[in-house]
Amino acid sequence: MFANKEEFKGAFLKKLEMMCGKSFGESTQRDHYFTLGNMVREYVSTSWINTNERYRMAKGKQIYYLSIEFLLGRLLHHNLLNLGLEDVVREGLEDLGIDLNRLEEAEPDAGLGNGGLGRLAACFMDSLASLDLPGHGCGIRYKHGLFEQKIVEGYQVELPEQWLRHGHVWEVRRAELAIEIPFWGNVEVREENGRLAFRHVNAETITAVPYDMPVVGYKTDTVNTLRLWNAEPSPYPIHQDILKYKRETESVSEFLYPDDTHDEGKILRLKQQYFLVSASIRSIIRSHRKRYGGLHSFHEHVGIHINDTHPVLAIPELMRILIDEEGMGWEEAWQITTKTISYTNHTTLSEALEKWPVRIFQPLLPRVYMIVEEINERFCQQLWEQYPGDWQHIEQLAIIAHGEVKMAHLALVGSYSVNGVAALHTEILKKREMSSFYRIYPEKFNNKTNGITHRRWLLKANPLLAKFITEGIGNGWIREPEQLSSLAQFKEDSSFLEQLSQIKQQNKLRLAKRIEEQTGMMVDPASIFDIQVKRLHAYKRQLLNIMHVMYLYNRIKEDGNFQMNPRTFIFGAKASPGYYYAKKIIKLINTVAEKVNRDPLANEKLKVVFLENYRVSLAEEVFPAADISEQISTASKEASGTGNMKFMMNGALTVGTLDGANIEIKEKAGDENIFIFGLSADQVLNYYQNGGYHSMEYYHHDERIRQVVDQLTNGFFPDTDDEFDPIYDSLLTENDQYFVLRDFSSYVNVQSQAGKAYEDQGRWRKMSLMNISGSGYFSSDRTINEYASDIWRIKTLGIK
Ligand code: 26V
Repeated sequence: MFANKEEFKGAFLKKLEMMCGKSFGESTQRDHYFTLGNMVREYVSTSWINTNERYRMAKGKQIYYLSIEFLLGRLLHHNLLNLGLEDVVREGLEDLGIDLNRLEEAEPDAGLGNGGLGRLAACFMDSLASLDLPGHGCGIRYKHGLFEQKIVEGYQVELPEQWLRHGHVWEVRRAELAIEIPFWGNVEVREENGRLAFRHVNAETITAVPYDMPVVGYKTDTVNTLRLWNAEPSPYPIHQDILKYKRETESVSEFLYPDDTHDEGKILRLKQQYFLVSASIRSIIRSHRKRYGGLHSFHEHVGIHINDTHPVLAIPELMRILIDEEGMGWEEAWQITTKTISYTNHTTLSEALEKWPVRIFQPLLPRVYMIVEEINERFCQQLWEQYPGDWQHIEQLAIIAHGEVKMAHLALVGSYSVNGVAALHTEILKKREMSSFYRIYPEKFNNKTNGITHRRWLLKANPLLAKFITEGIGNGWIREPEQLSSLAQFKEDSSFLEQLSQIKQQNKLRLAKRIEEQTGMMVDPASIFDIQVKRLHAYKRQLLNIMHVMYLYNRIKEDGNFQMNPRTFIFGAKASPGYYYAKKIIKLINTVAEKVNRDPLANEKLKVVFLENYRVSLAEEVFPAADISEQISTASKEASGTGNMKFMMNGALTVGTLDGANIEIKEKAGDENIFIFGLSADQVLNYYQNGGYHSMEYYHHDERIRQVVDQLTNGFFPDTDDEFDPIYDSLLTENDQYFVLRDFSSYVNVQSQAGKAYEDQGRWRKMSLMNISGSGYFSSDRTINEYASDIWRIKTLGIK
């Protein structure tokens, strides 16, 4: 784009005047961001158009990744890096007295997701484009991303997030491609040319307007598309009350995960799901028709991947179009649909498995419901032949039962591939959670262990480490992250290890500054940074972590000889707004923080920090600064985890259970370079099946546990009254569903081993190096290559 920084400077100043109508002297940081962002997007346009053209000509298969979440974070730096423009831009701006790092902070995070599932979708977009694979994203353009979290007196307070307030430089509105999506109404059946024809009439329509974002690959010409749909009032409303209609329409793309504890919220969520699916499929089919005419070979040119069950209506929607609009028979339509759709499962937690009441589903989507009924009937018929007379079994597997539609069952029946996201998770799906379906469709099941884009999570987030690695082993690892393994050659090189440790120190200093800025608190970068950042959920056991902190505090207070390496425990987590228990844990963490940090006897050894508003941009400063990565879910519960991989790649050591991808992390890092504790998944699942766990016994027999648990309710924390009763009850009255007390002692032991290991800095640095060196496997490039070859069967298109 620019031969040199001088050219860039000239172009930047000219653009600034044009876009902002201001002189450079008057311009603000946001103006600079806005100007640069627009320059970059325009620069990308040519490659974007060319990529689309190339795909059109090549006529190969393309993939559409449907996801209710895309947790993108900021895009400016990432795009500059991928385009190879970072240096020239940084230097040019420097001449103008602008610091690129500060300028980047003017960009709001695109936070259209709440955790791992959404961030995975974003990492996949980056890998698809960087590997020159024809894969695009389809999602919803929520006006408000995940809420902004404030902590007020220790409690989480949620504020609406406003990422679109100043416009978004990366999107292009494509009003001419808008699509009408029908809801409600009824289905008319008529006979036409000897077959039944179905028409959805009296529907209330919502207009879906696409906003396209370019997805720029790393140093390649490939620019894929992320299409986000915006809900707008239709030009043909049938409604009397126009204002109400407008409000209701816009609410469809207003918030991510509206509260669904009442029917109104449930309707809205189902509306969102159909809105995403229907708009995406109609637009995919529109371009397919343009290119190929009919839809008989649809599955040869299109793959539709559904990220968890939220977009599972893709199955009946595709059936509907093939049958009602294309005039296909059921059998052919079913063949095409089940050769098009593939599905990833991301959780086995029963409360997260989606079920929709028929009384909501049927009136909202009358024609789609008819098709789901037909799919169910045919499936039950097949079951009847396979298991004659076994009503109970058939009822368990049915898609519709007891007045509910089970979305996971629909996905299992209507897709050709079902994958879990880590080896253990896939085994649990096959052997336990979905074993009956595995027996029917063994060929559908496969594993695709998650990954993360090393370009964002190492190259961008940790420039010091990235540069150091390149100096050591060359830059081949950026294209082939498995080359990181050659770092192992330095494991006995004390000068190399010393430099590695200095980089960690600098990253800790950067985080310490951020903590001071956010909380006013000073933390010591020489202490161990022990970090747990992830959604707040009981199964992730932030409670176990904070109880360990309470235990250490008790030791310090009671035993003058107690020795420990100073540690800073850092937490970052958002709790789902309706999740009462999770919010109690946040309050507990902040209450412990308050007590510990204020106690002069303790706070030399112990600090507790709760980082407000954990999000992608903050995460980028967190991972590089960690010494210890907390991955302590109850075994069997965490499908994979991806934060665990980000920590590892940045040289943190994992303290973790044998859960999700931790097991594979242990394999890649080596048993001696990880701290494993706690029950195994089999042990946990056996307890659930056969009983035998009594948390009260652990309370009575372990004095350390008793003291900490009692402190929740005995006035140890001043002015908390019965604040923590629900936590106390969960541990004792409700028999500790997540085995916190069961794993407590083993956790304390392994934490103390980690502390001792840290004292031997030579050993620690080597362990850290071996983690980085083993982390290449966890690049999402590896994951996406596996999806591309085993599931989607796609290749790069049109590149010579
Ligand atoms: C979501 C929610 C939201 C409301 C409260 C209850 C609840 C329980 C579970 C979930 C999980 C939804 C699916 C999900 O995000 N799974 C995550 O997917 C990641 C990417 O595959 C994976 O690394 C995580 O282990 C998995 O939890």
